Amino acid sequence: MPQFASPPFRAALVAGLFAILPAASTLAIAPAAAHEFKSGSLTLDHPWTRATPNGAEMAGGFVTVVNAGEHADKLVGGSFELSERTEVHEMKMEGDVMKMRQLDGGLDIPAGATVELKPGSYHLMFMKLTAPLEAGTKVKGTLLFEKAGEIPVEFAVEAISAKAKDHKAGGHDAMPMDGAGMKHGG
Ligand SMILES: [Cu+2]
Repeated sequence: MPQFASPPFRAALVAGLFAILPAASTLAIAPAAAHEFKSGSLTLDHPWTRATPNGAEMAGGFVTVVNAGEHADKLVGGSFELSERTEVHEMKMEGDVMKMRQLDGGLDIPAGATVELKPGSYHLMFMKLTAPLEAGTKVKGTLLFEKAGEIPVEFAVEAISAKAKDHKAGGHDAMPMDGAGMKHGG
């Protein structure tokens, strides 16, 4: 047996895989436990946010965006049922201070790429929360893409401490210690 399958053998293997596909797709019809949303070539995997302390004005939103298509797109905004406005932000080290800013032109989602919005990195910012976010609930919202348009999602509200390595009280992650540059105006 050669270490690598010869082309004919590989072809047989591929044919074999296709042969079992019908069974596999039957399974896939079962209700998806996975928390993901699809539109065209975009998959939005596990949109989530964090529970907020009382009085918090904003919260971060996180999701993994997979672009299986051949065309780039851009995440330009979104909506969240319990906030007045949703922005797309990035966090960056400036000297010793982690700062965040709104991405005016949106976040590039290149063709074939997986872009992760996560604490300490790119994220959505739900501005002016209209109610506290409670762990264990789901909140409806949308992600807005330049080309794919608006895609409805549900954000799972996770514990206030979820992946909170850099989290400070106030409903945002990785606030600069001195609060400098944290103006979230329009
Ligand atoms: Cu932010």
